[in-house]
Amino acid sequence: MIQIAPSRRIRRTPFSAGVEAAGVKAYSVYNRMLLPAMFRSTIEDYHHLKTAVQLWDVSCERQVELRGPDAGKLMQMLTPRDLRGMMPGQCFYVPIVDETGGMLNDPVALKLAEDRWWISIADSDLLFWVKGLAYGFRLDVLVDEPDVSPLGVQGPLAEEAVARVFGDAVRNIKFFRFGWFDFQGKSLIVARSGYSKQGGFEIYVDGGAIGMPLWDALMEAGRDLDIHAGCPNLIERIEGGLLSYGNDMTRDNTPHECGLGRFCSTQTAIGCVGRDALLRVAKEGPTQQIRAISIDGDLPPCDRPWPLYDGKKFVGQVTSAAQSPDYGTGVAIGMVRMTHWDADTQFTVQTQDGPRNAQVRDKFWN
Ligand code: THG
Repeated sequence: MIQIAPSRRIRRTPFSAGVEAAGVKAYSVYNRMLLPAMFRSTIEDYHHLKTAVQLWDVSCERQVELRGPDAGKLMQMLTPRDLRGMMPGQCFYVPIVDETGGMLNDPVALKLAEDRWWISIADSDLLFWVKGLAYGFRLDVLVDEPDVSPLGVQGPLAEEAVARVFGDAVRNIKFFRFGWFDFQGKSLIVARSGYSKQGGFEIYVDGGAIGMPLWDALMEAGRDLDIHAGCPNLIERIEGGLLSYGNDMTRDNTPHECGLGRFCSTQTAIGCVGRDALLRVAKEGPTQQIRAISIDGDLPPCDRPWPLYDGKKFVGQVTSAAQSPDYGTGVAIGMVRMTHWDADTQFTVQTQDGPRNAQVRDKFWN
């Protein structure tokens, strides 16, 4: 068994003790922090996520905090999504782009107040880009990574578990909204959000010291709900079409190629540093785009892009793939060229274990 060598560069989290006690079997590294990747087995974890409730140590969703009079201005510089209508208490999924319109990150932004934002980042060093902009433009804003660690509670029984610890008022939180709720005398942000399609919450644990007390309280409260430690599940997130930065898209892709055009309002996102570049590419339209792809036959782990061929012609690549127990097929996310992106188009996927037949779907699985 190959292990991750522990070191300071790969940060532990406030919940690591609980994760280890729950028998974590595999870790990934995300934002230079441990991210559990498997508990019982990916398939057992998958079925349990869809029927019960899981506690997810997603501390690796680090927060980039913007604080000060220019916080809102800086936030709008980062994204082509128009933020003018966003109210405190809302979460927005926001593409973040560089000056070429290339994707730097796809975080969830939380507006805490007019002058205070958290950017709950995917796996890239967004802090440095944001600090660079704040300094270069002489903005009146502090940019930092606070000691905040999200704890996900995901699955159909998540609401019941969270209500038992934080009170019935959490039941009124709408999707992608948040409120402040007390735990052991500390007020914490509880949002209805998370990296699964099974429903649930994310608790932004402010200060590592209450991490394990909260973990234990939720485990205790959810005992009869069959609560178990879990983690973002590869199969479930592909079925749901949730993208993974660094896997499904990189700095080489525009939001439009990623199918994130619905989160761009570039025309009115005045101040966004990638605005001119995106207006140009949006006018032409993308020539490749992310698609749901089903793949026939068994699949090895997708730990490298799998090229797509129509005969000898390269037509795209699969970037995430897994066998789906519920749909009885290989489910995948890929970047497909325009000539081959229509639903039902067939091509060959070159995996490290050989070629497989595949076809474009008109939508993800749920
Ligand atoms: N929650 C929080 N931070 C995060 C993630 C999260 N940071 C890292 C990573 N996940 C960022 N990426 C995503 C990708 C998808 C979604 C959220 C974060 C997501 N998408 C929904 C969908 O596509 O159905 C809803 C989007 C919407 O309608 O606004 O939730 O999970 N805190």
